[in-house]
Amino acid sequence: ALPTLAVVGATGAVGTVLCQLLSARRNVWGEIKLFASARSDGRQVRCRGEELTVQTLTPEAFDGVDVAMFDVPDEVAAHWAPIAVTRGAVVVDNSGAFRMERDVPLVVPEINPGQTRHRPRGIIANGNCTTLAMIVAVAPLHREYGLRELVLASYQAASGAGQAGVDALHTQLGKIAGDRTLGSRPGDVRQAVGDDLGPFPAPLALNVVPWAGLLADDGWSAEEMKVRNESRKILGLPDLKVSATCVRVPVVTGHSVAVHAVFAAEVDAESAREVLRNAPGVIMVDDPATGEFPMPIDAVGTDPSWVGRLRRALDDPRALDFFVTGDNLRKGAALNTAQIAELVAKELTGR
Ligand code: 2RA
Repeated sequence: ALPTLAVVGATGAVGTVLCQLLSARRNVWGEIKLFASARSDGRQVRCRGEELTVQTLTPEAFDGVDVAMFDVPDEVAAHWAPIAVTRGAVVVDNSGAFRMERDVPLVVPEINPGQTRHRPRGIIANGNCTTLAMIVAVAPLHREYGLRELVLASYQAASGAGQAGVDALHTQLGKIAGDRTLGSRPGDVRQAVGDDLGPFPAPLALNVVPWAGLLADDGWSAEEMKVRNESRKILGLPDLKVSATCVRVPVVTGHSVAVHAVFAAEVDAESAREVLRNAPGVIMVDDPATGEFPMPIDAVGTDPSWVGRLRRALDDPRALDFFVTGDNLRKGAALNTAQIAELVAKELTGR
């Protein structure tokens, strides 16, 4: 029989994309059960051509479940993932609850699929969407040239902060619409937007906010620490030098990252381009002369990481500069989770 799948957090921004993917990808699942918080109990969600009823989480709900995809806040995953495991499920967790645990693999199927099998706690972790937006392009270059350092600036979409982020952006855009004087006087956008900041520390419309996530130490944000620590773990480079600056921009969906990558050996842009053209999950969109760039408005809703602006650093023949964009809800979360879960299904069914 085909394995039974549970989707925990089925009604969130990522859960919604998960259900779309389960309806579009080759089906490897038997029964699919959807779970969410009590406020979504009883809601109908269309998934794989069926109207499924969303249920509230209980321990026994995991009885008979072979694989459980979790897309819930860290504290919810920390509580329920071990329960799902004791009930027999393999958990693929999108939250940050277990990502950096030594006995929990952090898997990107295009990079380290073999680690899916080494799951002593029955939990496999998914990376943060900002890490996933760029790591699929960085990994093949690392394999070819030996990565030594990453200096990154991210341009992160509002949906990385969930539906509340998207709602706040649209509300703010409505507030500023029509007034072409805005953005020309100190504080005028703040005044127009008022207190509709949503999950952001400042107005996002007509602005960029050089912050994402919670406070970490020494002036770093949790988001910047995640990009550094997860890149090291996924690439197996514990001493990789990483400096990230994570910025929120007024985009609905699609995280972008400007990458400066330093390698052990000299690189040239043409051979790097060839490596990326042959890399799984990457497409090259790179012809500035004709206005061809990787951009969120084109990458949204697609699976691959879009890479462009590739050039060799002018002052270091061992370094490349490029720009990568990926759908933060899709490959950044739901797609990577689905790909990992499919690897587990293949292992469980032997096909
Ligand atoms: C964000 N990467 O964009 C974080 C979590 N999705 O807010």
